Amino acid sequence: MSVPDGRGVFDLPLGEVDPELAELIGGELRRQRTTLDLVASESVPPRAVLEAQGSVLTAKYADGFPGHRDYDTCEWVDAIESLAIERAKSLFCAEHANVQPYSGSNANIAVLHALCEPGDAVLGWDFEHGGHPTHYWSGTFAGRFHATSSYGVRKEDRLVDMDQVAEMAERHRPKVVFAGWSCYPRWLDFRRFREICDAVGAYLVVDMAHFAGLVAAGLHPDPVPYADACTMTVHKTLGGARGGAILCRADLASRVDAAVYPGEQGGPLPHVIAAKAVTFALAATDGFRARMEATLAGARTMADRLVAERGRTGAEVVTGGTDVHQLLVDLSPAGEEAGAALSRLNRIGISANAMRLAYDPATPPHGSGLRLGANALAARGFRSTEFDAVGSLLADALEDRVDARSAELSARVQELLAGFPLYGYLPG
Ligand code: DSN
Repeated sequence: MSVPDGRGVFDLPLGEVDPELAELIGGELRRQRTTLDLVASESVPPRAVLEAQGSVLTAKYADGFPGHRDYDTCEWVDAIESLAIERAKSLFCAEHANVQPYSGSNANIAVLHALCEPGDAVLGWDFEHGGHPTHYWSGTFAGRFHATSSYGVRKEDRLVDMDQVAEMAERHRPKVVFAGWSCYPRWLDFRRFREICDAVGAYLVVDMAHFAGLVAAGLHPDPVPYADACTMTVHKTLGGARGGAILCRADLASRVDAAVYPGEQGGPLPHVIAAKAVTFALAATDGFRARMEATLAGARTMADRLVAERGRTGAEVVTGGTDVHQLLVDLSPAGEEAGAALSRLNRIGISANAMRLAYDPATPPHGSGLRLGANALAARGFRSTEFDAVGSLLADALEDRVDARSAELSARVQELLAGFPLYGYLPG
C-alpha cells in the first residue's frame, strides 16, 4: 500500500490515506447493518455523537479539570467539559459528576481509589450471578488490592439475596459495597442496600452502567438518592459516547476527582467528553424516553414470546421475564450449551452473548445462559411488532438444532432489518 505523505495528507479522507483500514471499517458498518444486534451492552450511537467523538478535540491535551489544567489554551475544552458535567448532574439530579473515566471499569477503579485504602474489605456481586468482575474479582484491581468477597442470587428464584448481602456485610465489614449488574433482569432495592451499608458503616456504590439510560428516562428506580457514588458507561442504554462517568455526593467530589486524575488516568479525552455532553443532552429529551419505553417493551415482548414457546425450545426465561432492557435465557433445560446456540444465532445474523449462569450445570468454561438485550434494536426503530417477530425467530432458531432452517431464518433476519436502515448518510 502506498501511503500519501507531505502536508496534503492532513486534508485527505481516510479512504485515500488508508484504503485498507477504510475497507475494514466499511466491513464493520456492513456487519452492523445486516446484524440483528441483541448484545445488551450495545446500542446505536447517533450521528451527532460520532461527529463529536471524531472531532478536532482529539488533538487537545487538558490534564486536570475545568479551570485547573496543567495546560493553557483550554478555554474551549473547559467550556465543553463544564457543559458535560452540568448536563450529567441535571440529568441524574446528582451533586457532582466526573465525566473523564475512559470506561466503566476505570470509573469503578477510581471510586475504589477514592473511598478505600489498599487492603480494605469490599463486597461485590459475583459475576456468574450477574455482577461485574471489577467489583471484587481477583483477576482485576479490585480483588488484587482489596479483601473482596461476593454475594449472588438465590437458587430458588434467581433474585439477588439481600439477606446474604446483609449477612456478608456484617461478617466482612466492607468499606465499600457494590450494587449493580451486567446480567440481571430485575430491579434492585436500593433502599435496602443503603440500610445494609449504614448498619456497617460502608459506602454504597451503584454501578448503573447497564441501566443508566432507564434511570435517566425515569423508567427504573433511581439509585442516586441512596448511593454515595454511582458509576456508569455512557454507551449502553444511554446509547452514546464510548466511556464512563461517575456521580457522587458533593463532599466526595474532590476525592473522586483526584482518584480519576491523576490517581488512575492520564489526560482526559476531550472529544469523548464532548460526545458525552451530546449524549446527556439527548437523554433528557422526550424522544429518548420514548426509545427507552420501546426498549423495555421490546425486552418484555421477546421474553413473553420465549416463555410461550418454551414447550418446543426447552429454553427457560430466568425469573420468568424482565423489568429492564435485557433478559436471560437458561438453555440447560433444553440440554444445550449456550456457545453452540450462539454460534447458530450468529450464522443467521443475530448477535447476543453466551455466558455462565448462577448454579450453571455446564462444565466451565461452557455456560447455559444467553443474554439478550433490546437497546440496539429499539434505537434502530424496532417496536413491539418487530420484537415479537424477533422472539419468534429466536424460538425457531433455538429449536432448529441442526441448521435445517438456517437459510429461511437468515432471510427473515434480513427482511426485518430491511425496514430499519442504519447510518443511511454513510456510503457503502
Ligand atoms: N462488557 C460489558 C457488558 O457486556 O455487559 C460489561 O463491562
